[in-house]
Amino acid sequence: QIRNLEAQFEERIARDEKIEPKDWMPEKYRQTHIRQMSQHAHSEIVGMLPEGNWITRAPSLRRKVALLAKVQDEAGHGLYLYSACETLGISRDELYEQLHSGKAKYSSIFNYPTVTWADMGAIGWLVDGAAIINQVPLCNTSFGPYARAMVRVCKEESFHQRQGYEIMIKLANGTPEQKEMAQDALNRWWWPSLMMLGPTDAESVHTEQSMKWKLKRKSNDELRQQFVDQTVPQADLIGLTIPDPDLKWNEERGSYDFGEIDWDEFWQVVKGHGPMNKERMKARVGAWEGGAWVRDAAMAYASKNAERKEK
Ligand code: FAQ
Repeated sequence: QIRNLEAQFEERIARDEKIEPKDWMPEKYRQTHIRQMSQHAHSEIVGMLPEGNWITRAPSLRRKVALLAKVQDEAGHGLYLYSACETLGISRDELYEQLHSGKAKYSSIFNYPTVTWADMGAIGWLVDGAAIINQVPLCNTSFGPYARAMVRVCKEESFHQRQGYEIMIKLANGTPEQKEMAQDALNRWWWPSLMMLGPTDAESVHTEQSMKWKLKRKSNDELRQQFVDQTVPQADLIGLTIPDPDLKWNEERGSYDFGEIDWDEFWQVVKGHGPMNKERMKARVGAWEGGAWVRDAAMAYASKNAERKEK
């Protein structure tokens, strides 16, 4: 029986049919999706913190409005993805518990500090730029709710990327100090942005299975190369220098060769030892604990209402 169901499932994947929450699916498919989608949701939520740090200090009303809108979008993406994840039979409380206990990961990139206004530019340009490259193929992923969520998310990420690049354009064309600030932000965010796309294909434990299920449509290294090829000309255009002495156009491949990524740093950050890991978790756990009275009040109100209806 199970064999038959599995064979039918594989055929549906081969035909590029979407798998919906109530359809039969192998348990590992369900678990893998809960893992990736929840980590994606956690990343959006934790990802609000580095930029949230600058909302009160945005240099103009226009910048403040745009940054506020971006951070609110990130909250929306997180909540949207949590809902999509819940369709696989896990509760929101369990998902939060996994984040707060350190069992579930979130993207390494959000464990770096945002020390100047230029970091808002670099995050939009590079981090959202990398996120789009990673997420456009996910619009085509096999699990229906995830694929549909990604269509809207990618449209919003596109606005985020432009918002960031525009900040960089302005700073790069500004005073020498402003240009230096933009270059410094690029220097600090470049390598972590490359790491964000995940370990090399050789080290990536999940890629093979996820490609078979069409959860992933492109490998980590393919996406990384696409990110480099797209971003280098954008840096050239605004007169900033990518901090990689080994970066070189490869005529034969029609792509840029780039230097060695510091994977020790990546794994240190993933394991919780990055510059801001502790602060990020403290902020999230603190927000959850600080909001307990609101949840309690809402529950008390709901049960009082239910009691009244019974009478
Ligand atoms: N950080 O075998 P793989 C955003 C883990 S959203 C931490 O290659 P996979 C929007 C991985 O989980 C950013 N951990 O794994 C925004 C696994 O550990 P596990 C988030 C990482 O899943 C912008 C282990 O390493 N985007 O930026 C990282 O096949 C600006 C082995 O790795 C998504 O989540 C990492 N960077 O490929 C918000 C997109 N990379 O789970 C605010 C969806 C890998 O076994 C401001 N996710 N690991 O314990 C994906 O596409 C994939 O999950 C990858 C990783 C590509 C991230």
